[in-house]
Amino acid sequence: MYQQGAVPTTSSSSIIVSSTSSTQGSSTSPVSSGTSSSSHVTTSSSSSLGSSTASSTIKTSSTSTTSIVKGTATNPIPVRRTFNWNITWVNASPDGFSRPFVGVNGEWPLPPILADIGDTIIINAYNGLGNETTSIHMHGLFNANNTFEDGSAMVAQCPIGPGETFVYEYVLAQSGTYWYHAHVGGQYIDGFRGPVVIRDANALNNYGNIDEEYILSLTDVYHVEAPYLINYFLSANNTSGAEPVPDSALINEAQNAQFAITPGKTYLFHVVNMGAIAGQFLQFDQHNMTIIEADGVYTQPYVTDQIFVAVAQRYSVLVQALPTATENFAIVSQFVTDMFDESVTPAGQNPTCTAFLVYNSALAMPAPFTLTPQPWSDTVLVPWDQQPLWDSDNVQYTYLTVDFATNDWGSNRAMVNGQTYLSQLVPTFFTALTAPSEYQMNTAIYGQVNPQILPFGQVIEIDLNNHDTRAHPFHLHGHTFQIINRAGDEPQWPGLDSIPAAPMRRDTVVVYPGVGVTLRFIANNPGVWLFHCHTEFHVEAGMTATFIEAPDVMVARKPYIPNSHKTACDSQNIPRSGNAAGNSADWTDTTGAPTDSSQTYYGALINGPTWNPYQGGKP
Ligand SMILES: [Cu+2]
Repeated sequence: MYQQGAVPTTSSSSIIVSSTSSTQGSSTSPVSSGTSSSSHVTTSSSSSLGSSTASSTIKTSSTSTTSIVKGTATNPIPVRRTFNWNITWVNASPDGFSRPFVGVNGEWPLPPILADIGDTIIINAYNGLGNETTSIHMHGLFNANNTFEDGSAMVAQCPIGPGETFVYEYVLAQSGTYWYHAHVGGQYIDGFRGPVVIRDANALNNYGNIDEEYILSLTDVYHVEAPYLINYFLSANNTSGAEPVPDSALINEAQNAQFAITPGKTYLFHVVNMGAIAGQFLQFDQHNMTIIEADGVYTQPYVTDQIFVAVAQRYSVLVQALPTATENFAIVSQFVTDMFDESVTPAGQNPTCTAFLVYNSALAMPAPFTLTPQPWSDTVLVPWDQQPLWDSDNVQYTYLTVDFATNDWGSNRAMVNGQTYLSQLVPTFFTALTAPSEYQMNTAIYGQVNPQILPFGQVIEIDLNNHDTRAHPFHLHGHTFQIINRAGDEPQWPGLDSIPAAPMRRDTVVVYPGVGVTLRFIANNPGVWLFHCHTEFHVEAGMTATFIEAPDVMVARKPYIPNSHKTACDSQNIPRSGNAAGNSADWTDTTGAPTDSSQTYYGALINGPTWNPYQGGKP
C-alpha cells in the first residue's frame, strides 16, 4: 500500500503559483509548492508495453502555462516540503499521438518542484508502475555528504522495485534551474522528467526588477516506448548503430503552449532541456534574451537573440515585454538533427515546436518563423562571482576518451577509455562504503564501471576527448566544473583559444565530434558520482565513468542510510556490501561481476518480451 510521508508538511513560501487562463485546451493544474497531493490514483492500466491502446483516462497536455509570481526581496525562513508521489502509467497525447507515460499522482506532464534556497524537500516515491523499476535523480544538486540521495540506480542506490516506497530527502543549498528524472534503464525517455526551480532572492536581486517567472522546458517525444527503443538500439540487428529518432519536439511537454505577457513587465524564463537525445535552439520573435544563469551558476548578464540548450542543460533568461499589446509573438524551438539518421527518422517528423508570447489572447497567434541556427559557445559566459581558474601545485590529470565499438555478440557499445560501463551486482556506493580502508582506493574492487579515484581536496582536471563522430553532452553528478579549454573551430561551434580569466562553470558540457574539452573541479564532495553522456541511449550503451571521490572521507563521516534505501535492496536480494561481485571475503576477486551486456536487456522493464516488434526503420 501507498505510505504517507512520516514528516509533517509545512507550507510557507514566497512562491505563489497562478495558473494563467488559456484560450485553447485545458489550463494547467496549479502547482502547489509546499503542499503535496495525497490522492490515491487508481490505474486502469498497470502495464506500459502492450497497453498503449488501453482505455485509461487520456490527459492531453495543456497548452497554457503556469507562471511563478516573483516573491519577496529577501529569502523566507526555510521550510520542509513533502511530496507524496504515486508513480504510475498515464496515457497522454502531447503531439496528438496517445501513449503511456510515467506519471505522478495520475498526471502527466509531471509537476514542477518549486522551492526556496535552504528548504528541505522530501519525496515519498511509491513505484506503482507494476512492470518497471524506478529511481529519481535531482539533476544538478550536489547532495553534499548524501551521495546516497543521488538517485542513480546501481550506483547511489538500488532501483525501486514495483510496490516499494523510497524516501528521498534533499537539503537545498543551491539555487537556480534544475530538473528531476528517472535514473534507471533509460526510463526518463518515457516521460519521467520534471523541472525544479530553487529561488534565491539574494542572487536574483543582482539583476534588477523581475516581475514574473515562467518555466519553459524543451523535450523530445517518441511514439514507441523506451524499452523497445533501447533493446533495438543495443541489439545486433541494429547494424548501423543509429539512435532512435524522436517523433516530435515539445515546449512544456506540449505544442502551441501560451505564455501570458503583460506589456512592460520583465519575465524570467527558466529554460531546461529535459529531452532524451536532441539538443535544441530556442528563439523568441522580436524579443532578446538576457542569460543570467546556466546550470545553477549565476552569470554576468549576456544578451542574445538565440540560445542553444543541450540535453540536460538549463538557462535562466530575462525577457523584457514590449510596451504595448498590439500583437502576439511566436517562440520557436528546433532540434539539432546531426544525430538523426535519415533511415530511421519517423515519417512526418517535425523538428520544431512553436509556442507563443501572448500579449492579447483575443488577437490571432502568428505563424512560426524559420529559425536559423547561429554560432554558439557557452564559454563566452562569465560567472557572476568571476572565480578564477581552480589551480594548485598538485593537479590530478584524468584523461578520458569516448567512442563506440561493437562487442562480441554484435551490440553497439559506447566506450570510455576503451571499456563500456556495466552495472555491477552491488551499487558502487555500497561497495565504497563497506570496503576495508586498504581497498577503498583500489579500482579493482569496483568492477567494470570505469572507476576513477579522486583524492580529497585535490584539483581534478578532466581531459575528455571525443573520438566519435557525434557531439556528446557530458554531465557530472555532485559538482559544477570550470570549462577551461575546448578544441574545435567549426563556425557553428567555436572553441576556446585560451583559458578564460573566469572560466564558465556548469554541470553539463558538450564535447564536439573529433575534439576535446578540458574541465576542472575540486574534489570536495566525498561520494560516488557518475560522469556520463546525457544522450540517454548512450547512457544505456555504457558511455559512463564513475568518480569514486574521497571514499576514505565519505566513510569517516559515517553516512546515515535511510531505511527505505536498505529495504529497496533487500527486497530484491541485491547485496549492500562487498565488491562489484558482492564478494567481501576476497575484495580483489570480482569473479561473477558483469563483464558483458545482456542480450535480453529492455531498460527498466523487469520482464521483457521474447520478441521486440520495433526493429528500427520508420514507425
Ligand atoms: Cu552521447
